Amino acid sequence: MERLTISNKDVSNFDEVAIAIAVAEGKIIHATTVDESMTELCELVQAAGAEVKAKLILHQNIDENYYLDRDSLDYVIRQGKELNVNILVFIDELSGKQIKNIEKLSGMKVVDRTMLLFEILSNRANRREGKIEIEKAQLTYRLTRIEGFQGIYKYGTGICVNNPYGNRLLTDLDEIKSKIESLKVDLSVIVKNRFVQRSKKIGDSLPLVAFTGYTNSGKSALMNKLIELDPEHTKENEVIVKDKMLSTMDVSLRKSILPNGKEFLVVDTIGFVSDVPKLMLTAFRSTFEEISYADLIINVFDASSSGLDIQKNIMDYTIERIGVTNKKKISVYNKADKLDTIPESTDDKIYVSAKTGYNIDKLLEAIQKNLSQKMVEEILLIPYEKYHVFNSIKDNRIIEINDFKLIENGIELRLVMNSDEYEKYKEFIK
Ligand SMILES: Nc1nc2c(ncn2[C@@H]2O[C@H](COP(=O)(O)OP(=O)(O)OP(=O)(O)O)[C@@H](O)[C@H]2O)c(=O)[nH]1
Ligand SMILES: [Mg+2]
Repeated sequence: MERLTISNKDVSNFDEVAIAIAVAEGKIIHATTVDESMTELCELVQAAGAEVKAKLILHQNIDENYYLDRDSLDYVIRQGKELNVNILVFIDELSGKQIKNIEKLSGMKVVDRTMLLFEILSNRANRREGKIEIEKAQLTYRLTRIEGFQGIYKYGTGICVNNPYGNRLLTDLDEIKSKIESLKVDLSVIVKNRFVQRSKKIGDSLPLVAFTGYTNSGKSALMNKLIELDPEHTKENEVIVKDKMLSTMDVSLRKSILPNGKEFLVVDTIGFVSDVPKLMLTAFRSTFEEISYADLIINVFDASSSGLDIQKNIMDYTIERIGVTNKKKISVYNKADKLDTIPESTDDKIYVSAKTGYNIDKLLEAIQKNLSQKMVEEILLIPYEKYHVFNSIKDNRIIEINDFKLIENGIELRLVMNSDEYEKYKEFIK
């Protein structure tokens, strides 16, 4: 059996200390490998306010009752007691039965990744809409696994027991059901008002640029760089920048100005993580909706991160799940100030630094170019022997799986093009 990897970190200052556990089942977990997801899971535990003392990746089948096979679970519990651990964190969503059984056997709090994400967002939410969305998602999650949320969840303290207002989350089925109904009503009023305000405030007149990307890549910092160009900009207008995962929760729509004097809107969005739970996608649909209104998407990467490929995979996977296809995108590699040598930028791939202001002018130029160009959508047929053409298109933008089909005589690709690209690829138009 695989052994625990124990860290030598001093965790004595933490009220809650965890073992993080994953069952790999030999499969890749969506956009990332199990090792990468495990690293992220440990960061999420920290972001929620607890600490990881040990981790364990097992290669076995998932047990319906205990998630792990009994020998492995007994081993984890024994080790956990020795290490003074009081939480077991699981990478997969657990069923109510699994939560209940593991808790009963171990006496420890049982937390899964989805509960962790809700906990983090619950602490970050400042506005009423965000708080209601999170509480609704938390309760909806409980609804389908109610037996798991008795015991420690009813009486215990610490992470994953409270709602965004700091009150204990409900544990009674009927109470949960009626609370969800009342949250839905509150939400419908807020959402209606938001839509009215949105259309009043901006109409359809100004083009919209959306920042998307892995959490902590610097989307909010970049947005602040752009909005400070607006003469009406004030300090209060700035969005929150923090060295924390998932610090942006609310949709923030702001104004900026292009070198040619034209105004445009920028919107900041919630950061992506490797596998956004379905309930979280639902809770943040308003944020993700903004992406679907956007005329241009700026995909922000942390250029200094060792996991750039992972960030890219997560970006593609999430964008595909949100279903925002056929948008013109620019890739921006932020935190260039942390690189020893900065690679050359192109029109679609720009190295910038929100910290030093490096290449912000180039980013603005690229935005201007994209917003002022008329875009056309065409279907291309690229013969297999010209695969390099497909590759060069792919290098400069995200192509989602739904955007292309492999057919008998080549690759059929739906593409939104600016006029330069149109000239370049028009011979392939079907
Ligand atoms: N060195 C350096 N740090 C940066 C740069 N841009 C942002 N940061 C830092 O990176 C951290 C995250 O920045 P944010 O702008 O909050 O990132 P985000 O993508 O909005 O993050 P979430 O909203 O949490 O998903 C902060 O500590 C920033 O100060 C940069 O260009 N260089
Ligand atoms: Mg942010």
